[in-house]
Amino acid sequence: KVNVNNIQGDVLSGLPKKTQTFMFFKITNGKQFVADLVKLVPLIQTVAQSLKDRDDIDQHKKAKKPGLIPMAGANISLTKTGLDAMGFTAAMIANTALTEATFQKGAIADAPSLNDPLLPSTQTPDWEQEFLNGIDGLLLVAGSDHDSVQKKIAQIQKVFPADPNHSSITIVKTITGDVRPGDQSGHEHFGFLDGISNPLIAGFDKTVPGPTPIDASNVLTGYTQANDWTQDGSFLVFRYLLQKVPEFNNFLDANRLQNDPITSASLTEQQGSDLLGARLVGRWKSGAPIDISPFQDDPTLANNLQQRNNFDYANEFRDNNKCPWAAHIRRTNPRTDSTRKGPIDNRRIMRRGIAFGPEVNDAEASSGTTQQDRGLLFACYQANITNAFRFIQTLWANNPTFPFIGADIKPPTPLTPGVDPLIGQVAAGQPRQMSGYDPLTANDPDQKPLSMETFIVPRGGAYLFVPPIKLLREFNRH
Ligand code: N7H
Repeated sequence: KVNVNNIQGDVLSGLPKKTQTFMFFKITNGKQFVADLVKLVPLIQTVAQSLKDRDDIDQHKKAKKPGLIPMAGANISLTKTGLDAMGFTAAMIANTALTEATFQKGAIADAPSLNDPLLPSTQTPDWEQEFLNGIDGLLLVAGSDHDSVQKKIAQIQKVFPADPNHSSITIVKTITGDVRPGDQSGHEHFGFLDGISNPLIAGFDKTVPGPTPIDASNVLTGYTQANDWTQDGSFLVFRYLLQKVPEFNNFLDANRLQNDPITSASLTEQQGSDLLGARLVGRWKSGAPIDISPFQDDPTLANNLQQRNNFDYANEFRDNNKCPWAAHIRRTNPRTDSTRKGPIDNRRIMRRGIAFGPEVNDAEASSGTTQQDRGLLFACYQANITNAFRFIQTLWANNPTFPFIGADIKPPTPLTPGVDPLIGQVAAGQPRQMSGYDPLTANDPDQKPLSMETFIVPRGGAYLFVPPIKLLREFNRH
């Protein structure tokens, strides 16, 4: 049974949000900070409170009441350098989940192995300076509107005053994300509905048809060894990802597919561009999965909560026809492409990102060039960063030969699938390309792969531990 009062709310149910502010901080007084955390506990939203907020929202909607219920919730997490600043030594964290290698390494040192672009002069990641200076922790506040979030921040400032001279921390970077306006609500900046497929937790989430629910120990720390005082914590991977939206749209137009895969009739420009976009993502902008509805959008399917995640690529494990192997959602959760080799429950992540930045303006759209920063504040939770986020990014998304199924099937496929067209990052000088994008030639060994520019640019990141509530009160005992 999941301990809903001990887990921070964003980890399992997610903090209900239309807007979210991320405040990254440095610890200036470790001892004082440990004492301050005890005072912060009443302001930290638990899973139990998130569930209650969600119930209230449902009631409000059912009663067809106007507007949103004002609400906001806060969570806190710490990096390895943050734990160092609090006085934690290697001996003190021995035999706990905190020894996990990628968390210990930290996001800056790990970035080159994700193929994040490096600055030629320093060989450090090409990130915003505040992230390169190092982050000790993150306070995140999510809510229904900016006012509610600001009120919660004001309460937090009673514990951590804005004036760094009177606080145990200094906020070094603040970023706010907002759900996009109007009918784009819930869609990320490329226009695709997001937040559809997250792992279901056995015994906690209501089951819907789709991937088998996973054990909570894949998301929560401290359940794999005895007497681990990190139990009910989690690891949060944050990535500050810029999206080049006009460039992405231009690319889809320039490389649009020409013919209907079934009738061979000519597609309109819009149809050809939309079909290519769906091939890159694995879903139509509506959210309908192309494994079920491969060649045209199906809004009814997209709105059917029982069916829209109910597919597993089993009908095409040896081909690219309905959904390319490289497509973003097939790459990041390969379902039966991978489960035939063993369970992938430890690769699943709880995604909690939010869009940031303004809508594309006319000048950007007509020039096809990004002028203002926008993208995704990517956040995901897991029990082990090495096994989950890092594995997905390096061994799946960046790996042109995944899913290696050629060797398993007879005859083996001669195709190289290529990298994830959205998040796949290649080493400098390596080709960034995928095959199978055109359904008419999807499995043709002689097809020309599609070469792709980079549409998603990493500008920062942090690997954080999300302590259970009990530990926030008791850090000084460990
Ligand atoms: Fe992705 N996008 O808008 O195209 N993602 N993603 N992601 N992503 C998903 O199924 C997107 C990123 C995963 O279970 C959807 O809920 C963008 C990173 C996983 O079938 C869409 C960015 C990583 C899934 C996007 C981005 C992942 C997933 C479909 C960056 C991990 C679930 C909506 C700016 C390393 C797969 C849905 C499954 C789905 C987009 C980043 C992973 C539309 C724009 C960095 C595991």
